[in-house]
Amino acid sequence: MSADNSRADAVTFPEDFLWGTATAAHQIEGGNVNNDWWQWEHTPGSGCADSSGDACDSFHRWPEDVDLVAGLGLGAYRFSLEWSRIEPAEGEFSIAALDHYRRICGHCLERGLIPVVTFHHFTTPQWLSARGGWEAADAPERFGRFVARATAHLGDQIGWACTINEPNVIGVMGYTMGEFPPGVKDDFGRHLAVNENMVRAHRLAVEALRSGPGAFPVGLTLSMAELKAEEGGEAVRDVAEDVLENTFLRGTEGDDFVGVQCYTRMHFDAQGQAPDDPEIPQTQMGYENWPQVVEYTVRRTAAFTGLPVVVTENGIGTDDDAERIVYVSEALRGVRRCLDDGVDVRGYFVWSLLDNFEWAHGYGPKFGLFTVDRTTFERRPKPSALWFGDVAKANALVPPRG
Ligand code: GCO
Repeated sequence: MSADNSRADAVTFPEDFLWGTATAAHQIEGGNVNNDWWQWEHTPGSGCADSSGDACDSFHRWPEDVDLVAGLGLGAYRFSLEWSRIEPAEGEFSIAALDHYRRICGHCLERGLIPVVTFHHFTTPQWLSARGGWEAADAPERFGRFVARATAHLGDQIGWACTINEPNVIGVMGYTMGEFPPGVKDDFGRHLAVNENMVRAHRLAVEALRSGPGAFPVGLTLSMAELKAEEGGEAVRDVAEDVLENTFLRGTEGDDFVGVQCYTRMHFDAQGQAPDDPEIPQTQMGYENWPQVVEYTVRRTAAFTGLPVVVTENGIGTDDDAERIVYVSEALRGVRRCLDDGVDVRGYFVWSLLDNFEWAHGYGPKFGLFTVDRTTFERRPKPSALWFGDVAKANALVPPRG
C-alpha cells in the first residue's frame, strides 16, 4: 500500500498545530548507569535484548539532534530529563546536570522549537529503586520534590511539560508482565498500588510545575490502545481499560492537556487478552500495524476528560520506511477526522527522532526518522524524515518526495 497523499481530499491542519518528534533520555543519551533500567539490562534473565550502553550518544550530541529537528522544519521537540543524573543520590541535586538540560531547552528556543519536556520517562534513580521504587510510600513526594527542583532551574525555558511518560506502563510491565524493572509477574495488588502512587506523583508534579517559574501547559502522557472485545470478552476488556487507562484519565482532572501515545490494537475474550487478527500485518514490536488507533484513542480521551489532546507519540517499528509514511499518513487522516468533528487536538509527534534503545527489545525495532550508526553515531535521514518535515512545513498531508 502506498501513501497516496496526492488524493483530491487535501488534508490540512489548524494554523497553530504542533508538529514534533519525541525521544527519551535513557533511549538516546548513553551512559545512564545510575538508574533502575541500567541495572535491569544487566540482570541475568531480565529478557533485555541489549544494554542501552552508549545509546545514540545524545548526552554529547544533543545540539546535533536539536538541529536535525529544526532542520526538518518541525515546530517542537519532545525530550526527557534523566532523574538519576539530576538527583544522583537522594536529596543531592546536580547543578551541572540541570544546566545540561537547560542548554537543550535554550538551544531549542534558539532554533525556533518549542521544548516539550518530560520529567519521567520509565527510568528511576537507583537510590529509589533500591528501596521499593514506585512502591515506596514516599515515592510520589520524592518525585514531586525532584520536579520542583528541576522546574526552578528550567521553568522559564519550558514550552510544554509532560509529568510522567506512560505511568500506566510502569505498573503493568513492571508488576504484571514482569518485563520492566523490578520484573514482578502477575502481582495485581502491587500493580494497583503502583498505579495509585503514579497518579499521586502526577498530581504532585502538576502542583510543583505550576508553583515554579514559567507558564506552560502541563499534563501526563498515557500509553493507550484500541481495546477490542471479541465475543464474550466485553467484561474483561472493560476491566483492562479501567486498570490500564481510565485510572489515569481520571487522574488528569485539572490538567491543561492529555498526551495520547498509541500504536496498535489489542483483543480481549472472556479468558483475557486474545490473539491479534491474523489478517493484520504485525510490526517489529509483535503487535498489529494499526494506525486507526490514533483516531480511536484521541476521540476517547477527549470525550473522557474534556481536555485538549496532543498525540505526543505515534509511529511504527519497521525497517520499511515507506510503510512508516503510510502508517503516519493514515494516523494523520484520523486526526483530521477528529478535528472535523470538533475534537480539540493540538499536535502530533512522531516517535521517534532517532532509531534508539527500545527498552527490553534493545536496538532491534526501528522507530526513528533518522538512522544512527551504532559505532560512529552518525545520523542519516530516512525518506520519512524529509516527508514528515514537508508535512509540517505545508501543515498538510503531502505526497512523499521522488
Ligand atoms: C513507550 C515509550 C517509548 C517507546 C515507544 C515505542 O511508549 O513505550 O514512550 O519509550 O520507545 O513507545 O515502543
